[in-house]
Amino acid sequence: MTINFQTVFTSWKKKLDAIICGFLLIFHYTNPAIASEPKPWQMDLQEPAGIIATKATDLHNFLLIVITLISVFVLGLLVYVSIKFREKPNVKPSKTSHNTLVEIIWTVVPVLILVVIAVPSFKLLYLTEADKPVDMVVKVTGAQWYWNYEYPDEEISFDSYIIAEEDLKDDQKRMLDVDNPLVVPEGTRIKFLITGNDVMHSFFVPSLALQVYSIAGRVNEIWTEVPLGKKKYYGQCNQICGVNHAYMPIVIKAVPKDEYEEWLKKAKVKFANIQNKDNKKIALLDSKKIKEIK
Ligand SMILES: [Cu+2]
Repeated sequence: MTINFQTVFTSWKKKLDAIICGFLLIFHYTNPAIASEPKPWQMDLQEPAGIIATKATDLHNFLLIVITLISVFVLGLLVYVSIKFREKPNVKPSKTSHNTLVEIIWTVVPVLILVVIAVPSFKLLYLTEADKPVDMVVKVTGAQWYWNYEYPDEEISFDSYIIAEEDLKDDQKRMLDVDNPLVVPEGTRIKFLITGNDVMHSFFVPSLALQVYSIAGRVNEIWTEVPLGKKKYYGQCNQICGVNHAYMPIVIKAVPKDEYEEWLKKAKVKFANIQNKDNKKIALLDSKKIKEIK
């Protein structure tokens, strides 16, 4: 092969393409702006979003250090006694059964460790339970095997089903994407009212630190902050609820405010809530006409 400018240029172009492609792939898998979802071979928690999730992740990381130190210390003690008190140099075993100082230490030190852990834990618990002013309320109902989302202020509600494997489009995720995601405006504090329709379910969106039981006849509540940025937050039911337990994923889609308004307009038509107080009425987009239906 003769080496001329054209071949050199083409080979360099190919290399450059490969490098750009590699960067794009890395960007795709590391860029938190696309979606909060489980990743292949993920070892850590999902990237936290919002104040509660950030604080919960910090607490988790702190506890990981504490538990590692304790485990290493206990392992060290075990190795030490296994060697020091092995049979060979201790033909006549010691009959010691008490040591007041050691007993005080092994009682007091764990209590102190628990107190140190309790302080940030209680702070976080209080934060999650605090009655913060919220921007919007969403009622979530778990059912066998889908979720129903209701926006009480907008008087719409709709069901959210998993997308079957054979119907998946290229940009949709197997076992995670749904036909009707829960659309919310970015940078919003939301209160979720969570209830159930049949058996127990659990509304679980790890990146937003949401995990609440959905129980028929009872309303649980939790709040979260959906940070700024267009993003999809993926979750799943995590309370075993029957044969299709694995097939009721959750998608919370954060969009810019104007996009949300646009979606809301369309949603009011698409999901015109015929079970609402004004049932038998359906709102029509733009014309604002109310049409009677049977
Ligand atoms: Cu479930």
